[in-house]
Amino acid sequence: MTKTTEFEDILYEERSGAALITINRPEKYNAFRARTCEELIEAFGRAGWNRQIGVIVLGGAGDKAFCTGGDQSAHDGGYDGRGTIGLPVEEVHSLIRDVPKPVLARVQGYAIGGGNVLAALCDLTVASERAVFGQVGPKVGSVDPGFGTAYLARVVGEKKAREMWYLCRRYTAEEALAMGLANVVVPHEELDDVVRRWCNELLERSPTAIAIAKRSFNADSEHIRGIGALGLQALRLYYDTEESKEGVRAFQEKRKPEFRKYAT
Ligand code: 2NE
Repeated sequence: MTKTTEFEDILYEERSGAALITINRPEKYNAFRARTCEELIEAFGRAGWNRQIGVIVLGGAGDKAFCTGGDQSAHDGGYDGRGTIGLPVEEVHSLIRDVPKPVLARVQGYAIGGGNVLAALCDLTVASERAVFGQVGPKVGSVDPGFGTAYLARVVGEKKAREMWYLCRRYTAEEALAMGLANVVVPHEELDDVVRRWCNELLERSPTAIAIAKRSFNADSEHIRGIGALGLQALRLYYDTEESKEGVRAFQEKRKPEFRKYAT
């Protein structure tokens, strides 16, 4: 049985025990603004505590991007919504972890910046061979400390996480698989079939056993939430600097940033 709900920035559908949550801003490469975060919070809340739902799939609309993080065109020394930085993305992070059922990332294109953080936080990642992963903060005047850094290091190891953050390179799906950022890489045209198969397999397992396992994994990395809260407070201050604003301007003007001109 299929049930859909109307949102503006996301698509929400419940289908045969799975909730499909899709960021629907393909013209912005599925970057999120404050509204997108609010809708994701509502959708994860709805799916997370619906007993008919056994698995949640997070994806991005279109072929280009899973999600490319914060919307740089809605960013001007901060965002215009709720929370420490005007973008309650840390609440989205918490919900992906807190819902007592597996969240599977369906990555068909760019999982960049905050989009890469979302994918890393999902319990499982099924990637198309066309997926591209990477961090971008120090290239655009931002950083996503906490789950974006310390938790990423748990997934890919300290050296690789630091490389990803400091150098801001892009990684292929196969490279992501090798470093543990994806569970499986599949031919692009088979992505939805494989996601469905993984969902069906998860739906056959004991939901309570999975919930306990998920919460036990989370408990071991729970302190990272506090690092994130502290980090966002620092990010708020960083966004007020000319160094950070130069990164946003440069991205919008499609040029290389000149950070060293403004570094304190
Ligand atoms: C995604 C990537 C690597 C794609 O590169 P390329 O060369 O294939 O395409 P291009 O031309 O850069 O991008 C295509 C279109 O998508 C828009 C671009 O502006 C461009 O638009 P048009 O010129 O065609 O109109 N676009 C892509 N990403 C966007 C974004 N995030 N916001 C708004 N528009 C976006 C390349 O585009 C890239 O590196 N994007 C930068 C991603 C970025 O800066 N993300 C924010 C990081 S900060 C963050 O995520 C964050 C957080 O995690 C936690 C708290 C606060 C912020």
